[in-house]
Amino acid sequence: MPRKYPLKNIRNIGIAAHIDAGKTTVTERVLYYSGRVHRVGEVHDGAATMDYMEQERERGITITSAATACEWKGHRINIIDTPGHIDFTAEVERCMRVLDGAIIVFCGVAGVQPQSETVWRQAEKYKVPRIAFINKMDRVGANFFQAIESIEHRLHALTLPVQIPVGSEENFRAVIDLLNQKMITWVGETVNCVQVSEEIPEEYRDDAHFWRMHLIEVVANHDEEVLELYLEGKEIPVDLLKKAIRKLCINRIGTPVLCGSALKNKGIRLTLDAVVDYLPSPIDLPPYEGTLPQDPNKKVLRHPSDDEPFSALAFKILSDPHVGKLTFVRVYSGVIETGQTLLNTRTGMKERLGRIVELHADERTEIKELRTGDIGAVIGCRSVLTGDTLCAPKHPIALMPLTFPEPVVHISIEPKTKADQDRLSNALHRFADEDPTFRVRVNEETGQTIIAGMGELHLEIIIDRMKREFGVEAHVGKPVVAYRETIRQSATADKKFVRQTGGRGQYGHVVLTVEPLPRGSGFVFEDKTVGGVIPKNYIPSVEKGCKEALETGIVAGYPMVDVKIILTFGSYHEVDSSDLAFQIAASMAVKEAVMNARPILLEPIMRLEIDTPPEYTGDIINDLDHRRGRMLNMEVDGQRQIIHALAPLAELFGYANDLRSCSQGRANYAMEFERYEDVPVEVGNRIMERIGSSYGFEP
Ligand SMILES: Nc1nc2c(ncn2[C@@H]2O[C@H](COP(=O)(O)OP(=O)(O)OP(=O)(O)O)[C@@H](O)[C@H]2O)c(=O)[nH]1
Ligand SMILES: [Mg+2]
Repeated sequence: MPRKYPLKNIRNIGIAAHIDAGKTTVTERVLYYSGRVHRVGEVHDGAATMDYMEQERERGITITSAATACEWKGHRINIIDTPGHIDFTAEVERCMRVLDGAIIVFCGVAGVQPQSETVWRQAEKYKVPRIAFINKMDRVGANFFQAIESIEHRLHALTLPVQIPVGSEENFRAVIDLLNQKMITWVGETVNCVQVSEEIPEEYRDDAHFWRMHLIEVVANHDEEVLELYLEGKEIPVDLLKKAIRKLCINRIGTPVLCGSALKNKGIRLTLDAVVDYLPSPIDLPPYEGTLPQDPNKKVLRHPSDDEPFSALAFKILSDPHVGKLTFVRVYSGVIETGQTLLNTRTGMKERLGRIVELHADERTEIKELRTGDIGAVIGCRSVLTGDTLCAPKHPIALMPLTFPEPVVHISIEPKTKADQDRLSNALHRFADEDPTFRVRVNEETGQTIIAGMGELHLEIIIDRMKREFGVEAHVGKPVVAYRETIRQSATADKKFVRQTGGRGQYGHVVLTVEPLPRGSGFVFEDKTVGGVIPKNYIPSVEKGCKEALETGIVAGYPMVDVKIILTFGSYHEVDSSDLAFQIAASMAVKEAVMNARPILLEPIMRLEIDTPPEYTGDIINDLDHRRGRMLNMEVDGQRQIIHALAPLAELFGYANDLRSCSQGRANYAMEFERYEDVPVEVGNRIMERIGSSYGFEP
């Protein structure tokens, strides 16, 4: 089958922003104007096409990223609408990883908000070029130029305003296109309002001229051709200017800025034009870099072309009650058809493609093939997890995987009736398969099921889905911090596990040393035994026993991290030794060694960004002080004060409410996991008391 759209006419874009900036409202209009849907669904009516989950419709927020596609002026635009709430930041992360460009939506009143900074950083991390859309120009207090300043100042971005608004707040009625030097107005405010292009009225000509010259000057600073014409005082052709802006955008030097009101249907069509004009197609970006699966130091390139070997990244998994496991993929090179076989680079397993579907929110259309640059889903890949590379078996490649933040909030959960235990466990494991920021584990000692997620809302939604989709009712505990445990010094233990019960006995004997490692190192195992004191075939069992012991720490049952275990000596018995015996001996030895290694709790520290009117700064800092917070720095953004700080998650439950009440609802914040740090001794002892442990930490 030939290509329907040449590669240069494909745009893969994401829409990202602070919560409630209007991403979904923008997306709904995009679908309408591109002819993808014939009725606009509004978020506030619980009718948005893209917010299809029941929980999304009830709450009027986006929870899960949804993909769709539309056509605009001969271009195929694949779009992913992402959620703005911080608990679902992983959804933004995965989209940024696979998209070629993004529309960052800003609120015309608030400008840059805390979560706008986070998504901006995420886009930077994955080198995603972007355009800015300043939305809500109809709202009281909307100010385009202030928003631009806030983008320049807080995001350190070079803005390229390609339009300026005509009128503001309730009088916002048009924009001036600075490239074509026309005024674009909308007749009416409904979706089918007509867009008219007319000469710039006399009264706006000075402003328009001023901003056009501003745009040209900024562009000329970075573009030789434009600079030359500018210096000679010559007219700059629209096409040349557009080409120069496109180059600046794709190279992430500048950000074209547009404005409008999604709710009043103004500015969306021009934004679609800008997507086509300024955001890259797959062939405008450098070739994709991966590594050889067997040698991570060896780089391999894939050019965006149907003729290259197939490579794709699985960026999302969704279990569907009707079709089973859907694997969302972004194709970087080559073509794949149903029935063909792919290699999962991580597992080394081959996967036969059952079916391929194209996505439109929760609707799926079966298609025969996926080509370079496409985003779609495949059905029937069993071994695939989020972040896996799928490639042509003869041309293996490992693409850069996805990284997700650590889930740091825990809740204990228990089915209301014993009979529901299996269904509860099934449901939770299914959610964990889909969502890399959600984990389930059972506390060995108490037998309690613990779920971990990004925040209270995240876990609340999971519990709600469990009830609705699996019919499981559960008792849930209060959210608590996901502590970890580690050690502060080295210690050695010598343990024998011996059983003599008639017949064949058990014999395992290990001597090992535990050593602290720097934060973030995880677990390292080293075998330093010599002379076969423990036969080689038992070493993996020793390592397994060590790992198991670390899963449930001895202080309070939290997983132990940043520990190195060195196996130094041991002995075996010709007849009685077994894998199990060595595993148990190792586990016992680790527990004993850890006891003597001054164990300590680790707690998650969050990076906070608070955005407030200056008059509340004192109160907010005071409050942070009580929460064991540490100031990093402060900056001023127009009328707002921005506070950057670190604080332990344990002190931040309910922070949203407290911040709201101490600022009359006018301060805003975002937080992100930063790192694990030692819990101060006196705090640790309070935690021990609370959980009823007799263990005490010493300074
Ligand atoms: N006045 C005004 N309201 C708008 C505009 N665009 C969106 N809204 C409203 O703002 C609210 C949030 O809009 P959404 O589109 O759900 O925002 P979102 O960015 O998708 O939100 P999340 O996905 O939850 O982060 C809704 O009530 C919209 O009707 C606009 O241009 N003007
Ligand atoms: Mg939304």
